[in-house]
Amino acid sequence: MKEDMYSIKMRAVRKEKHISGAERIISEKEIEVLVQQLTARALGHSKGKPDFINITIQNIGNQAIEYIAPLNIATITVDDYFKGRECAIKALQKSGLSCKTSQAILNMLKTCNTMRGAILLDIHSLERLEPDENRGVRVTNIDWSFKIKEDLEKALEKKGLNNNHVKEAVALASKVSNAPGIVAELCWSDDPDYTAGYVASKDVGYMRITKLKPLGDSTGGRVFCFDSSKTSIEECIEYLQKKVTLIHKIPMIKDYISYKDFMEE
Ligand code: PML
Ligand code: MG
Repeated sequence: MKEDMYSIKMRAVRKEKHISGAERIISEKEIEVLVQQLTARALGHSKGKPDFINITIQNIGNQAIEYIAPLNIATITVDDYFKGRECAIKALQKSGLSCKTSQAILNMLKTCNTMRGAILLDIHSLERLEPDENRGVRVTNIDWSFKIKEDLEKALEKKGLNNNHVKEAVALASKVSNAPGIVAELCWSDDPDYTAGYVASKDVGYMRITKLKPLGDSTGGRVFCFDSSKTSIEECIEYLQKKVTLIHKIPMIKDYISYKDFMEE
């Protein structure tokens, strides 16, 4: 008989401001270790000590899990975040968006306050579509399958990328790029000590950019670009939040690309 799976989620808050959040999909025997790991992570966050930590553990049984392939990973190295943002615009255009829309997406993330979830943007009207704009849309029920975790960490280690930011962001971006109606995503971290971010889409894969904001800045988050001519927003949100999704393959990890090479491509 197949064993039950559990979703374990951590959310840490200080004075009602989001500090950190994480999720794993695991088996029963891993629960204790994960509670410890996620508690330590919440308490040691660069955004400060939380005054509230919520850990929920939910038995999700052995309901239908969708196994998906990851996006392949590439990294563009840039000297500063101005160049990084030029690369982001180019990667959004390579994902099929116009120059004007790509610029609007970037501006939206520049000015967005810390949110638990992501902005969901209609690429035609440039209007926000989240039911609650303070919260945004939080993607859940996504993780790497435990069968490949060890090999994944070895593969990432070889390229100096074995950290939680990368592992969690690639998993999330892979699910998002698979969601009905989503054509691209732009993200950079809201952690003040982490300046990297990415553009992700079926066209460009998971395209990391080493600097997308100045060090010490806590402005960041995610914008999901939604094409309303393809499907309904309800269907998209249902997939992002409810569908239990595991990644069952190791991504291809390409060599680093320079700013110059990427811009001349
Ligand atoms: C986050 O952890 O807040 C988002 C990180 C995005 C970039 C991760 C990477 O280095 O690829
Ligand atoms: Mg964070």
